[in-house]
Amino acid sequence: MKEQFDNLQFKLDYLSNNKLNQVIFTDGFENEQVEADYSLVHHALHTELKLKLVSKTPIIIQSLSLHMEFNFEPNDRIFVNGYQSWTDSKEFFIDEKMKTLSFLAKPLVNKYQFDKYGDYTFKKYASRAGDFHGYTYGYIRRDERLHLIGSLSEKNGFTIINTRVKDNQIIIEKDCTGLHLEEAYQAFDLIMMQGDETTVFDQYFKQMGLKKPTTPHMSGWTSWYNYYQNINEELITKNLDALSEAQKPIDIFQIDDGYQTFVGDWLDTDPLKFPQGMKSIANRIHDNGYKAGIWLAPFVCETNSKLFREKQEWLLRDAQGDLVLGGSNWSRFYALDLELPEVRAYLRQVFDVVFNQWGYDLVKLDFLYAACLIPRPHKTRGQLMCEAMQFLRDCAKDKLILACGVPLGPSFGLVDYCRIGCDVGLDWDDKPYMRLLHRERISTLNAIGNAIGRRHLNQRAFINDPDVFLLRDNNILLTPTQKDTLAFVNKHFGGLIFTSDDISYYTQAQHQRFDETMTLESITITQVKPYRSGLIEVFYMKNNISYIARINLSSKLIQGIEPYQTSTQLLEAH
Ligand code: 9PG
Repeated sequence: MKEQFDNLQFKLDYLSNNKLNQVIFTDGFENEQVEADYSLVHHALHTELKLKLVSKTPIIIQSLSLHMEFNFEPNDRIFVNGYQSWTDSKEFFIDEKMKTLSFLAKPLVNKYQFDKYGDYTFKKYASRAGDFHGYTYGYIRRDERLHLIGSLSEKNGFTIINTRVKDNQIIIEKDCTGLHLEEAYQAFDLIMMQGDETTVFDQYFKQMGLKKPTTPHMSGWTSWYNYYQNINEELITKNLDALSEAQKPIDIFQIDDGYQTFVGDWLDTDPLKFPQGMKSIANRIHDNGYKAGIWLAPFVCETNSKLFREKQEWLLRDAQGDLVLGGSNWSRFYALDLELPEVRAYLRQVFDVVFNQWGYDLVKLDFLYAACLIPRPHKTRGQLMCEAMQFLRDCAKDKLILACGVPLGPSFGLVDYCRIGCDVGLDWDDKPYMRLLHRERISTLNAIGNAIGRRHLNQRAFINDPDVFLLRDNNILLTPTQKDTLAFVNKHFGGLIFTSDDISYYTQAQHQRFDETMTLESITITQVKPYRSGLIEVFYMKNNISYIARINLSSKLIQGIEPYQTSTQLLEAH
């Protein structure tokens, strides 16, 4: 990868006394307003690149980027890490185009605020083939050799890695437009290296100072993907009893969205749905021998909430003084201002009740991207998100966190489990017009793609949550083949294996598949080969035996494998 460091060039645009200045530099430099310290150090396995800016007078950064040459080859694949948990993330062929929100969907986007879920409001999407961008880290794969570029910290802003295949160029941008600099700013801390997948990702996380997670692989049940918000004591108890009576080998039982009166009013349990309150549910879960989990979206509140009505001063406002919308779920929701001590005190109290009074062991914390919808004059989006994640860890202490709807870089090493894909749907890929929408939309196909695409994060950054597998026959449109592929992928690529099925309706075969999927086995993925046809070949070892799985994610028959089917074959015994 050494060759990529030749011809590297930084570009910095900034305002000083309202005047735009543009500087291009290839080494350290200094002018009257700003000084840049640059270092490039080659280590045995990797190269580290650092850039620090020190302003001598107050300046406002307009853009900062690092440009370098990379000679792409026709068979190279480019891995793009999407903005947050739900954003599609996969290896692209170099002549593909990156998807964004279609302009045809504009009326829907205006109505439902789908652009808020991703990076669409602040990052311009290129339309040319080979122009990709991803966050925090990315790689180019040439056969089995990866060229990895990764940021060691997002505390000073999100790192956006752009490829320009047709120009043989890589541009690494820091998301810091509008940042007021009055002192030193560690703008880039990057590492770059070449090697096989295991070597480069082990080294990347080691350099970040992260120890491998010690929290175990876990299996469990969540209420969302069968009942959605329509949960109540009776349904929850029925499912809990069914799992317990069947002595299912699961670790955790998690209550999702729907127990609270409104999003934001976390301590107001809906008295009609849960007349005995959430403590009594946690007790019941514990009595059955499971850990208890509960869902919250701590950084937002919906317009119907008491919090929204009574604490307007806690809501985040933009430079124009307008409230900051986070999306259109529920009655639409707005972001809280986490810089306010009152807001942090409220959240600390909420967590204290959830963990210490109600007795929950795990919190599923969702819609976390709302902590960084807009940057502040002295804090980038990346810094806000990193501080928000540290705050959550401080609140939870040694309790378990499952993060969701969160930019991944700021979560590395701070959460136990993390969703790494979008929501699984009750069908394969929704209605065709929905595919014009945001990359974060609900789609079983995209959830499977992310579980495979982001496999390198599992057990390094946190334990990967690929979202649920579903086997049931009622309230579902997935075909038996699709359900089978989803269960296979979750078991083999994920670390948190959840379902939402009411198992009291299961057939004998479904029970058996459930047990098989939930039971922990020693699985190592050795190689994954995605083809243009939609076929993915997966080489893996299970209990010291080698297998190949051929997963057909397309709607066509490929090499004798039915649409959506996974076909596995024994390779050799050791
Ligand atoms: C609860 C749910 C579940 C689920 C979460 C999250 O892009 N979208 O429109 C979109 C809607 C809902 C959503 C994710 C994305 O679901 O992922 O597991 O907890 O919230 O409301």
